[in-house]
Amino acid sequence: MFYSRALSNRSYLLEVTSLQERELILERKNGVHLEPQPAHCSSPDQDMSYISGADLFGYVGIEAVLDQMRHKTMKAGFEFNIMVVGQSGLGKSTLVNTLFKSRVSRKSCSSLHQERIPKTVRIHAVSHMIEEKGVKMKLTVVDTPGFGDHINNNNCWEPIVSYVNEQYEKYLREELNVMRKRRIPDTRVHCCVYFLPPTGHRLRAIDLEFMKHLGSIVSIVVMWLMLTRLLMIQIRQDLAANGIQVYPQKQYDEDPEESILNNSIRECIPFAVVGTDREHQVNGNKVLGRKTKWGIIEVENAAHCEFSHLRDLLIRSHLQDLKDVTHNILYETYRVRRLNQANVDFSELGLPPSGSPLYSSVCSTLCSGTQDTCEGESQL
Ligand SMILES: Nc1nc2c(ncn2[C@@H]2O[C@H](COP(=O)(O)OP(=O)(O)OP(=O)(O)O)[C@@H](O)[C@H]2O)c(=O)[nH]1
Ligand SMILES: [Mg+2]
Repeated sequence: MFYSRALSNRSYLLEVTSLQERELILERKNGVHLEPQPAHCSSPDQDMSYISGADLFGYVGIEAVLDQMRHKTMKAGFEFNIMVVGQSGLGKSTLVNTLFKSRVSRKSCSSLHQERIPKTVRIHAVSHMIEEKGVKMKLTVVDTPGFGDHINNNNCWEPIVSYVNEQYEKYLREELNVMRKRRIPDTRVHCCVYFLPPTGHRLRAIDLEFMKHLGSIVSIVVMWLMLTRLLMIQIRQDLAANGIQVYPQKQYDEDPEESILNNSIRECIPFAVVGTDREHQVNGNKVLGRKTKWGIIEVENAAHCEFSHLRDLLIRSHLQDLKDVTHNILYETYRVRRLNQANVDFSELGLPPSGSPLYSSVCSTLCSGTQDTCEGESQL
């Protein structure tokens, strides 16, 4: 769906025959007024004109690039890395299994007819290749042990911060290699799902500290296992009062259409979900659900919980955006900071040592970005 969203947006724009028509349609779609754009846009050193379909002598075939992109993506597959963080026993491993409809988090071990997921005791990354309708995704689930379980939780976010930064460092080192790989293996955390405990209280100091420390280095999606929306507004107020922005951040919205979609997602924060891999019979159909004394809570039923909204955000509508934000914003910030630090060991990477005549020219090339990698990534 995330792919078809990108495709449908693009093909919709390509179909439109004139700039005026495009503006009118966008205005109608978004309910906003767009400033009319000049037919010929120019900058001091570059002339640019807009040639619409009606002005072309015939069919060029530009739209076929979409099929090419699709074909390339299907052949190469893509990587997606998700991390789960929260107190012990909150259902982190179960939720990841529910999201991907498989045992991707930790393999269950059977004991006395009951399937149990073993307790997560260390930061542990497990990868799986998942294929659906010919599209291959290498999914890595980074499971973390109970967060804030101890009596003294001072700096308990540090191992998680270190893990996230280590993945950026690995990627940076690969990128700086003279003989670098055509496709750099990507272990960077694209999304961190943070589980709030179902205590019925506002955010705890430890939740705020975690999000303050992690919010600037990874996209955080907040959820809880409570089926009440009563505290939702207060929790959003707590986040705003502490200057914490969780994904999807307002400042990254690219256009009015995206803002409308993201505003509806922001209304759901924190997502109230249930997770399970058990199926139950409901009206003659098998559905994923949790049996409670009040009845069966159906995982996929939007009237019962917000699992489907969370799943849509993480997989069907924003997976590529999560990857783009990680690469273009979060990793970029890390990269620039690291390259400005004196302690990057350039000689270890086979590059000219700092201070040598070649150093500054190499450094400015590296700092200006690796355009081919960015483009390759954003097409997945
Ligand atoms: N009520 C309820 N229980 C859940 C839910 N999700 C998981 N559980 C149960 O909670 C228990 C712990 O689930 P896990 O998925 O192992 O939790 P975890 O957070 O990964 O636990 P640790 O690895 O020990 O930190 C299991 O018995 C699950 O069946 C949920 O949405 N609601
Ligand atoms: Mg676990």
